[in-house]
Amino acid sequence: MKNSTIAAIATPPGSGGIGVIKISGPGSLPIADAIFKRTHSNSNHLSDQTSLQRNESPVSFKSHMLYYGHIVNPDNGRMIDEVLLTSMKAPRTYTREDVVEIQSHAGSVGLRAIMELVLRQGARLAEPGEFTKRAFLNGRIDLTQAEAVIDVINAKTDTALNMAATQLNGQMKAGIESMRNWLTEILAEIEAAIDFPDDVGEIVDVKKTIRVIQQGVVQPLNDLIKQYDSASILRDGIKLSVVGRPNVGKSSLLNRLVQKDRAIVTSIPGTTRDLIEETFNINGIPIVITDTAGLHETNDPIEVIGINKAHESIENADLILFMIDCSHPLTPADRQIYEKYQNRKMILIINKIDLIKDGAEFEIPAAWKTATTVRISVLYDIGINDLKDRIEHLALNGIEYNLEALIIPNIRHKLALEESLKALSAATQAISENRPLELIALDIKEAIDRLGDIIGVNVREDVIDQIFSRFCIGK
Ligand SMILES: Nc1nc2c(ncn2[C@@H]2O[C@H](COP(=O)(O)OP(=O)(O)OP(=O)(O)O)[C@@H](O)[C@H]2O)c(=O)[nH]1
Ligand SMILES: [Mg+2]
Repeated sequence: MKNSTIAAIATPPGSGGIGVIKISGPGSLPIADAIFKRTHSNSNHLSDQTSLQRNESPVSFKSHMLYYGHIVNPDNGRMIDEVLLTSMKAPRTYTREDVVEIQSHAGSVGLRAIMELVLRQGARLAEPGEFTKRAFLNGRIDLTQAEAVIDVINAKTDTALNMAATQLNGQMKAGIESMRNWLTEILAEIEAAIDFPDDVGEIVDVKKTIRVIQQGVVQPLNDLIKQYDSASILRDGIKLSVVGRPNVGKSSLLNRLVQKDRAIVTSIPGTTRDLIEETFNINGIPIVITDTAGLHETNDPIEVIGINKAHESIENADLILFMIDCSHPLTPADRQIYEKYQNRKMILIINKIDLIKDGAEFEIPAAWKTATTVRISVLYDIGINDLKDRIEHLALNGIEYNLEALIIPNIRHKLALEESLKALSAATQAISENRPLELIALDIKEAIDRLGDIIGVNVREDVIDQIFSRFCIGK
């Protein structure tokens, strides 16, 4: 697999300024040689002037320089497109292999025609994430950095992007490696003591060993797990579902929060039939909000489908925004919704307060008073910031996070961290109880291996495949 040459269209489908084809592997430069003809056009020439006469084909091009020319079908001499080509020679490349990038005009027909030529010359179509997988297998990045690449691509907020960039920089990897180094030193001592049982006392200082495990590893492990619990929400965000009976102002709220006219708003009850999903963020927390059909008893078959979908959306929500309209007395539908979802994480939104006469108060049932409640007017933009504060507060659940130290494990890392922690607690207990050194060595080794899983040392093939399957083709 490693010696094959792979190629992919790296830019998304559709029209745009340019399209990029990436080729990686030992065949990249010969393939480029076969299909690229350099053109000496003064106005368009971007290459190093001094190398102009000497370097006529990609194999001899200067590495990491742009060359102007045309893609030509070698079988019939037909010109396909005007392009810029860069040949990047191993090992200073994304994959650590020879890489060629062709920038062409972005039309999908042209890009596909170039791809076809590249494949005919011996490359094969890259699998999703295969370029990054090669960067990992060839040792340029560790597994946490590979995962960060996909996080950078998927980041929906500046905060998520910062987190991904920190991980891409190798901060997570450095922390894990330091913990593994401490444990490897301890394991070496214990193994030496196993080989020289008469000198155990001199080789292993029990107190010092426990202290190093605690301070060098257990403490940072716990900190990382805490960071996951507190801040994974900054990475993954939360799901909100806006619910209520028809006409209370649910779609108006969605539009107000996402700041565009996304959902249809009318004074006719039953306007929204389908689920409408949008994303926005509150102080860097990514939010996916779903507007739902008004819930009530109805025989209208379209509304019934919408209402069923609404219930599904509510089941999947992290937080329910339950809206009522204070310009009307509560209806049985309002009460039913509250009763059904009262045990879920919920904010009670009393909307249309602009319609209440001065001094009048809208009374909610006594039993509802435990719910977090906000009074708003979507129409007049009253109370919306208060609502956002409440959403943020409930989402974070009172947890504080430190934006400066954004090394935040993902769920895969967290599970491995916990397993490593478990092995270490068994090890420290065994050490303090003077249990056989062989057993202690096994526990320490287990802790080292689980940390190794995070950065990808001896990690199982299926784990690697699963991680890279989340990527897009061309990355
Ligand atoms: N006065 C006033 N009217 C509002 C307010 N919010 C929404 N409305 C109006 O209430 C009506 C219904 O609004 P929608 O947002 O369509 O209500 P909905 O809950 O999505 O309704 P369905 O889709 O039918 O379930 C529209 O005429 C809105 O302009 C508000 O704060 N004050
Ligand atoms: Mg609606």
